[in-house]
Parts: sequence; C-alpha cells; structure tokens
Amino acid sequence: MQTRGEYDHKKIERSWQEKWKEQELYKTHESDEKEKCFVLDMFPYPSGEGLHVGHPKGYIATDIYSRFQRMNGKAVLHPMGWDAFGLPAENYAIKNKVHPKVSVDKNIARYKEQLSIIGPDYDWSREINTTDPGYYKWTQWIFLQLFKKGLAYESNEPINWCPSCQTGLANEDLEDGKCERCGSVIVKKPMRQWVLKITDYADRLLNDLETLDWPESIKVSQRNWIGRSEGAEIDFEISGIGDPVTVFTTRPDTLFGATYLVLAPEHKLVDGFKKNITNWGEVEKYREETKKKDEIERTAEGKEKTGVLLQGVRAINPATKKEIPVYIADYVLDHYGTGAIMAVPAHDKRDFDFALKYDLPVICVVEPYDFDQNLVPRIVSDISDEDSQKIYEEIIVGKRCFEGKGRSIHSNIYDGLSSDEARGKITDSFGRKKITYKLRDWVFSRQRYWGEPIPIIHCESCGVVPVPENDLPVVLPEVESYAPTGTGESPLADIDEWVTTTCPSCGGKGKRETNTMPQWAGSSWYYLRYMDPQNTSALVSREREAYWNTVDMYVGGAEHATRHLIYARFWHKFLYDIGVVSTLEPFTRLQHVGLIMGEDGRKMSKRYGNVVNPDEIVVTYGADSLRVYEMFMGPFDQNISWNTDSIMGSRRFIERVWKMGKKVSSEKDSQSSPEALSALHVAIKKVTEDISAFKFNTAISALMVCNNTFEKTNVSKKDFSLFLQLLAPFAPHITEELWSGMEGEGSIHVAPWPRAEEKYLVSDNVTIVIQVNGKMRGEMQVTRGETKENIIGLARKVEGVGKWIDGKVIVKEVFVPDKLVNFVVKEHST
Ligand code: ANZ
Ligand code: ZN
Repeated sequence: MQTRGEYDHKKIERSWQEKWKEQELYKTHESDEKEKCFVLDMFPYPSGEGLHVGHPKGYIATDIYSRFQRMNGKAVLHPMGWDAFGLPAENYAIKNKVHPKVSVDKNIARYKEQLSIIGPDYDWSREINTTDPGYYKWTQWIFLQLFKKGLAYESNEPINWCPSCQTGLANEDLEDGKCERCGSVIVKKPMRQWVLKITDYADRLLNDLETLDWPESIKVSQRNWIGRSEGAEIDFEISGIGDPVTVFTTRPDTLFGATYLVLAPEHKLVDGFKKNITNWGEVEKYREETKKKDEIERTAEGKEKTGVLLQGVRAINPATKKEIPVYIADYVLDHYGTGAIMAVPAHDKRDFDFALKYDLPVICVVEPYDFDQNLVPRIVSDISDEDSQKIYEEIIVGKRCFEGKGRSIHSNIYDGLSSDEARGKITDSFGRKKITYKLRDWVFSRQRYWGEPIPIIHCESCGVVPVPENDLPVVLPEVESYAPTGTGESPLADIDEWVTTTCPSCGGKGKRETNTMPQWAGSSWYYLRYMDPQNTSALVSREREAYWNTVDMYVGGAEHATRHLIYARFWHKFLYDIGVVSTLEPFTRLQHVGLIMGEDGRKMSKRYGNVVNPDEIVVTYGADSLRVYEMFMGPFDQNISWNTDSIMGSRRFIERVWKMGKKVSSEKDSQSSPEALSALHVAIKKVTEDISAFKFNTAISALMVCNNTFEKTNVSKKDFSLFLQLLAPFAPHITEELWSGMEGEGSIHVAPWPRAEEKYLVSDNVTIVIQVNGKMRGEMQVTRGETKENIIGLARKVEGVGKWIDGKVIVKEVFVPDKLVNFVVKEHST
C-alpha cells in the first residue's frame, strides 16, 4: 500500500518506460554535428530458460555507458538482437516436435520482455535476428566472397566429430578434447567439410592485438590460441631411402644433441617407409591404439611415454653425420609443425622421459651457464652453490634435462656461442627459418539443420559452383525430421525437391550443399548490421559504415575470448580486404563482465536450483534498485555471488534519494551550502571518471556520499537536479520522475552531462562569513579547521571589512569554527 508521495517503483517505472517508447527517446540518429559512440553487448542466444539475474549485469553496464555518452552529446548506437541459430533450439525442436523457428520466436519475446522491464535504452528499431532470411542472406553473401577469394575450401581431412551431437566441430568448439556442448569425447573422422582459411590471417590477428584497448587476459588467450612459434625446419636424410624427414624445431641450437627422430604415428612417411620397416605389424598395432586417444591424453606432461622403433629405418643427423634411430610415438602430433620432431633428450623433458624409457643417448649440448652470475652456474636461483654445482654436473653428463638457454657445447664450431647466436647460425647451415602456428583453419560446416545453408551447388560437370548472389538468400527449407541422420549428412539431404536444382553455370542437374554453417557464423559480423539493419542492397552502406566505424565499447563474457572474438576479427579483416569496411578491427575497446554467481557461490543454473529471476526482483524492489545493486556489488569484471538481502541496501539508497527529492522540491528558493556544493562537484568529477573507466561500484559510492551530505545541509533545486543527472544512467526511472517535478526541461536522459567546477573541488576549503556587530560585511575561503587566531587576522584584511572596524574598539570576537566570525565593536570613548 502506498501513501501519497511515497516511492512507488512499479508505477514510476512502467509509466516512464511507456513514455520513452512513445517519445522514441532512444532512437539512434546519425548526425554529422555529433561525435558518434557505438556501444555493444554480445547479443544473447535466446534459450528456453529465460534470463536470470546474472545476464543483465553486462546489459546494465552498456546501458549506463551509452546513457552517459548520450548525455555527453554523442550520437549513440546501442542496439540489441538475437543470435538464434544453433544446437539448443534444434535439440528442443527434436524433443518437442516444434519448428525451431516457433520456439526461437517465443524465447525472443520472453527475453525482450525480461530485458525491457529493466529499462534499457535500446533502439529496438534496429533489432536483428541471425535466423531472418533478410539477415542470413548477408551471412551467405560473405561466405560467397570468401569462396571467391579461395578462403573457403572443401577438405577431406579428418575432423573433430561429436558422436552425440552427430556433427563435425571446429577446434574452437572443444574443451579438453571434449564437445563443448555435450561433454562427449571427440573422435577424429575423415569427412568432406567446408573449411575457412583463417590461418592466412594469423599474423594480422596476432599483430593487431597491440592496437586494441582490451583486457590483457583476453589478448593473452588469443596469442596462445594463435600460437605463433618461430623456429626452423631441418631435413634429416634417411639412410638408403629417398624421402628425407623434415622436422620442425624451436630449438635449432640443440641440433647436435638430436639423438633420434620421432614421427607422429599418423605421419604419411610412415606408409612411405612400409617396405623397409621390418616390424610393420607392431607399427600398425600402435597406430590403432593411438586412434583411441585424444590430444590431451597424448600430450599431457608427466604421462608415461610410449612409442615403437621403426626397424629398418635410420636417419642421419645433418650436423653430427651420425645415424640415429627413428620412432613413432603418440606424443608427437600429426597436425602441428611437420608432424615430426628431432628428439633432444638433454633439453626437452618429453624427449628425456622417452629416452630414459628406451635407453637412448642423452647428449648435453647446452651448458647451463648463467652469464650474469659470473660463471656460477645456477639453475634454480634459490639453491645453494653446492647444490647448483651438483645439478650442473648432472646436466653436463646427460643425467638431467635442462630446458633453458645457455652456452653451446659439444657442437663443433658452434661451441661457446650463446643459445640465441647458435640458433641463427645452425639454422643457416642446416635448415631454414620457419614460423608455425597452432591456429588451424576453421572447420565451417555442420551436419545439422538449424543453421544457414551454405550457398553452394554441386554439379556433375562443373563441380562446385557458388549460388549467384542474386539468388540469395538460400532459404532454409522446412523438414519433417530435424534429427541428425548420423550418416554425416544433414537432415537437409533428405529433402529431394530442395536438394535437386539446376546448375547456375551449365544449366544441368545440380545438387545443393546440405551442410549448414556453424553457430558462430551469424555472430561474426552482426555488429555491422546494426549500423544499417534494413538495407536490402548491401550488408551495410558505405555512409553508415563510415559513420559508425568500429564498436567503441564492447561488453561480454570472457568465454568468447578465443571463439567469437577471433572469428569476428577474421571476418572483419576479410571485409576490410574486399572493401566493405574501412577499419582493420571491429572492437576498439572491450570490457569483460564478471559473472554473478548463485547465492551458494556456484554458477547460476537450473541444475543447482540457485537461479534468481530478474522479473521477481524488479517486482519486489524495482528496476532501479536492481540496476544499482548489480553495479554496486563489486568491481565489474569480477565474479561475485548474488545476495538478495544486500539488494535492500541499494533499495534504501534509492528511497533516500526519493525523500531528498521530495524535500528539495517542497522548499522555496533554497540555496546550496558550501558543503553541498563541494560534495556535488566531487561526485561529478568522480562519477564522470568512473563511468568512463567502467568502475560503476565506486561511482555509486560517490553518489551515496554526496546524498548523505545533502541530507545534512541545504541544497538548491538546481544542484539537486545535477545530482539526479549523475544518478540517471544508473537509475533512469526515479531520476526522470524527480527531474520532471523540478526545474528540469525535457527528459533528464538527454540533458547535458554536468561539469565539475574546479573551485568547489578543493573540498578542504570552507567559506567563513565575516560580520561586524551581527551584520554581514564580507566572506572569505580558508582551509577547514583554521584557528581562531588566524581567522581573525585574515578577516580584518578582507576587502570591505576594515572600514567597519578600524578606529573602533573590539569588545568581543565571536567565532564559529569553519563558519563565521563576528566582531563586536564600539566607538572609541575617550
Ligand atoms: C627440438 C627441441 C629441442 C625442441 C629442445 C624443444 C626443445 P612450440 O613452442 O609449442 O611450437 N614439436 C614440434 N612439432 C611437434 C609435434 N608435431 N608434436 C609434438 N611436439 C612437436 O613447440 C615446438 C617444439 O615442440 C619443437 O622444438 C619440437 O621439439 C616439438 F631442447 O625440437 B623441439
Ligand atoms: Zn554445372
């Protein structure tokens, strides 16, 4: 029950949300007079579960930031849309026999409703949905351009296959060798795939990270994912056999210590050596066993090393000219480097373990010298010289592995060189420089229904033919069964009338490609579409692209560090190369949002029964309190547990602002006290800086401090309105309501952002009123806490005071610290 004048969040919030919509307050306008600001959320996948209170955290932040930018006079683009292709909708369709489109539309409606009650400033006229044919027409168009440039190709390499989702997956879709979606162990399966040549962009993706204002942790993840290694390729002749084995090494300086070679069990040359191998049976058996292991198992450090000697095959170390044995072992992977290594047990731990097991020679070729330590070899800095000496001796005789750099020994003319010098010289003499990447080309086809059809036609006479651009979009047809076929074909393959078509090139019989795109396709360019969502003749017009340029502020979860954020950068660079965009990078600044965990400290999930629903919180406490609470919980990028009790603190703050507002508006001509002014301007400065830096929690605490001061003193309507403006991005409803009852014109959300005035910022200054016989004769600024003695001395000299005192007798000096001095005087009596 509400009494008059009491804070009724339900009424206030609903009515303002309606008014803003009617007024189109947040509609985006391109304007040449204004600087632009593009603020973007990673758009959600609209799942059937709806939003929990963790989801809006990032959305509230972009909302605050975009409101702040708008009040700062910028043209703001803050849109929202839906990333709606993908497995969950499809799985739901299979289970419940509804078309994915139906459930997706329902889920979107629910998400939109849930978001709207929080009061965001989205311009819904720019809403996009990746499953709209008008949208995915352009996703398909980009694919065609990639195809034309030779960056989309068919491959029959074995790929990651999830036996449960029954589809091929990209490396990025795996977590520890398991399907990121369902947790099944991935198997390698050879099948025809569409692959995108992201590796062509590896160096640019790596180098341009330097230009981005992104959290370092995300840059590090991308660097590791790209995994650039500088090293050398070295050929090892095989005694009596034609083909040499080429190895990739990052330590060419250790070549003289290479005492055997190892090939990946899958390596093609193993078949090439078949007629020379005398223990082929053993080799085959080992190859079968390897197939059962995933990459993690194979490469894990400390795992017992296994392998099989290739009897009958001997290699020659090009530096020592000695014959060395050749093995296959599963710790060497076929698809990295050349799939073959020179093993240097003295300086590589994996090789060392293997050498111990198979009794192979360990030859130290790098002396563990620490040149800084004046010839004292220290391997581990915190051990004694004696221990150090012992370790040194073990290394030198090959009883211990040393992986660091040092000084070359047992390396012929290279002895005495530093590892770095030796590396260059040995590469020049015996091999060639080579740069290798961990990044693999992007496996781009899925054998599933709910995705963009790949716009390709297979013709018996012309082969692979792209669908002409004029025929886009290739619309996803209706099917009867969404379930994967398990044959490695998508359910689309069953629709004859769709599959069978004419070849655009020769007019003969053609068949449509039935693979669909991965769920990452639509999100790899969506930010561009917001600039120009209704354009039917281009993905984005030149003018709009030139105007909005890049995303100025991008906010989302760190789980996208190596997938979405690499794919989108790749596509953007490609679009730059073909002249669609004018910038090299899509997201100039990125902020990572920390999770809101359940009250029990676990991830919020239906599974744990710890989900808190934002709808209920908004009903009970109001959207403004929810917004303030989520931003006040702690630093934005940290994970923090939800606590329904603590939201009361934010609610109380909102209520106090409400009371303050009512008090101020009921007072006539109230003037702000110096304390109020100082508190206000300190808050202006702090909130301005903190919103820019995404430090919302400290911004809110500055607002709380300011309001506390206001409660204890006088504040004018004008100054309180400035305070409301500072609070407006955080609590848009209550501030709009109070503003409308004061002298604010129009909406608070388009009022110009307050500027801090320097003179009030010296928070230690107080104004002393100077009276003579109770009448005000002047005032002065002094530092707080000044002594009576000093104040009296200063006050006498203030302009306009002297004439009332000079030549008179001072009978008394009344002093109120930090406020007032009153000289009580009388005329001279003789
Ligand atoms: C000889 C050597 C001596 C190596 C030494 C290291 C230390 P990154 O940095 O990850 O690129 N390697 C090369 N190809 C491999 C493959 N397909 N599977 C498993 N291991 C492979 O690692 C490069 C190093 O990993 C290479 O340098 C090679 O071992 C090994 F003292 O060559 B090195
Ligand atoms: Zn043809």
